[in-house]
Amino acid sequence: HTIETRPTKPFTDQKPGTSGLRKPTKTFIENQYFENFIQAYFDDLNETNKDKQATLVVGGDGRHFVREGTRIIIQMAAANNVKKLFVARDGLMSTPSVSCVIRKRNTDGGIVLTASHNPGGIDNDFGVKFNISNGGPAPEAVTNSVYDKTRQLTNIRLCPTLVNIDLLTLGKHTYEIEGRSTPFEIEIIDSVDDYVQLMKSIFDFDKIHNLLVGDKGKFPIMINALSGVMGPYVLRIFHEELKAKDAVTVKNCKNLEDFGGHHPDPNLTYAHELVEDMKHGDFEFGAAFDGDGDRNMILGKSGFFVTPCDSLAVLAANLDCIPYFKKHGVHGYARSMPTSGAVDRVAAKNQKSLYEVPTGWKFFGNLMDSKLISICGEESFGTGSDHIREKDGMWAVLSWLSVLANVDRSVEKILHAHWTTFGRNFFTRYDYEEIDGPGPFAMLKRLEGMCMANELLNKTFVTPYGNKEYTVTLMDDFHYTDPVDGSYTEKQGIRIVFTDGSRLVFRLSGTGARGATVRLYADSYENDPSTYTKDAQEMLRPLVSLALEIAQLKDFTGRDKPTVIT
Ligand code: VG1
Ligand code: CO
Repeated sequence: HTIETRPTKPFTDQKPGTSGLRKPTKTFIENQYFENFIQAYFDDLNETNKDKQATLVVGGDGRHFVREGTRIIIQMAAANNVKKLFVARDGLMSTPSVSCVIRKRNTDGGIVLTASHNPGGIDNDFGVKFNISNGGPAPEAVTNSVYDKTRQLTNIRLCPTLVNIDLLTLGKHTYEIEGRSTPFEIEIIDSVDDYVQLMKSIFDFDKIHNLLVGDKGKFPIMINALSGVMGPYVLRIFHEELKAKDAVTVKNCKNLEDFGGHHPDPNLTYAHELVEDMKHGDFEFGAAFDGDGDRNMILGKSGFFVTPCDSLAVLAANLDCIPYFKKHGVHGYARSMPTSGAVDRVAAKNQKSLYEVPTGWKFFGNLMDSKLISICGEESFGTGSDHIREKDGMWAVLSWLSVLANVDRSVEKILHAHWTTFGRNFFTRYDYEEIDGPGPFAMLKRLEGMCMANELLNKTFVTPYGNKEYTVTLMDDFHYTDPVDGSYTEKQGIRIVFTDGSRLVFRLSGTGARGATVRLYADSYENDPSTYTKDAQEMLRPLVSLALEIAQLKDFTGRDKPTVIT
């Protein structure tokens, strides 16, 4: 096969956000936009690797353009000195699986074709994430360097004759490439196999089998894969490995290129179908995943909602139910800054360190590599541990089932017991999605100005709703210095902390593909048991009303209601 050099024009807007580059699918398909980004990645890889030929993993969440994109990457890898590519069968590999395969097969990194929780299809979004050799998302040093190259590229390199590769049949292939001294290798792998093996090394599958269909009677659960990548993993793990078909009802487990119109984001708004299914009270436990399988939503009987912040705290408090942690021990815990402090209380009680990092899984990687933390999570439905370097939806579900098998067969009771021990952190997030125009940026600019001038310090406010008083004890623009490599990240969200420990956070999303999305996070802590059963929305309404007033959100965005509340 010969290598062809094709001219390309540089783009100015290929800067990866919180988690990879996300744009409308059509943007990626047109004008070699996708090829441009991939070429910049290969150039960067070859620059850092010097003369060493790289081995990489490629997979995706099955959305529109994943299979075509996989084929393009094969052609480009051959022409860019890549030694070997592990390619997911049919292009399908969840993000946690990619992380697992990178680690297991010792590759130099991986490429994930996904826009994660964004909707898919020709009229929706596509995306690309790069992972490094520890299995985690590329840190900013890497993505910035790739971004610099995207703005200067003049050519892309590919082997156009490398076509008709059968992505459906497992096996190894080698190809002679003109001008290369070594052949180019491809191995089509079944990522479910590698992943299942890992899960079996972490959890006690017999115990979970026993919970679901054992001597105490059936424990019916419902799993909804929202037509994303998780279908094959769900069927294999619950029906085959756990042999619990009788107790596990599954939905949307067939992967579709447009996710069947689902917005594959597991929250109360977009995974409404699961919420409805649970309301009838026939299932003890329910879970949903996002498009690429790294997020999870956990529900108890009748739709009892476990906030991701509480989910992290409960798992952290019960890690002794999971064989992996018995074997490897538990180092510290970590959460993203906007995530509530529920896990901090578990850390204090268990005398473990607690790290607070900016939003985005890439910030947990160094902490896990250095054995500073074992478990971490984000309020955005992400939970995970150091078994890999991505958040992991299935891992969270199996962790929860392990707790249910060992502690109590009721999700709600587990939560109440947790609150009784630690108190309850009420949390909510309001999203104002896809706002056109400069309003959101101007709103954040103004808040940044208020931080710099320290305008609000010691100021007391009365909330527009509920007449509650709050006094500001800290207002800052969150910044972070990585304790391992010293890298510094700034402007990670405006934080206002009040004297009673309540908190407001404002930031702009870095994962949207159109317009700007404002996120407003609010949390407060209660240790009066009479409040534990209260509705989080009701409890936080005064604080939220104050947030809207301080930020003048309606004036800046034109919105009087959020698109999503979690
Ligand atoms: C969002 C979440 C963040 C998460 C990121 C990627 O980012 O808030 O916690 O790590 O998505 O998740 P942002 O910048 O839009 O707030 V995934 O599952 O989409 O890769
Ligand atoms: Co995701």
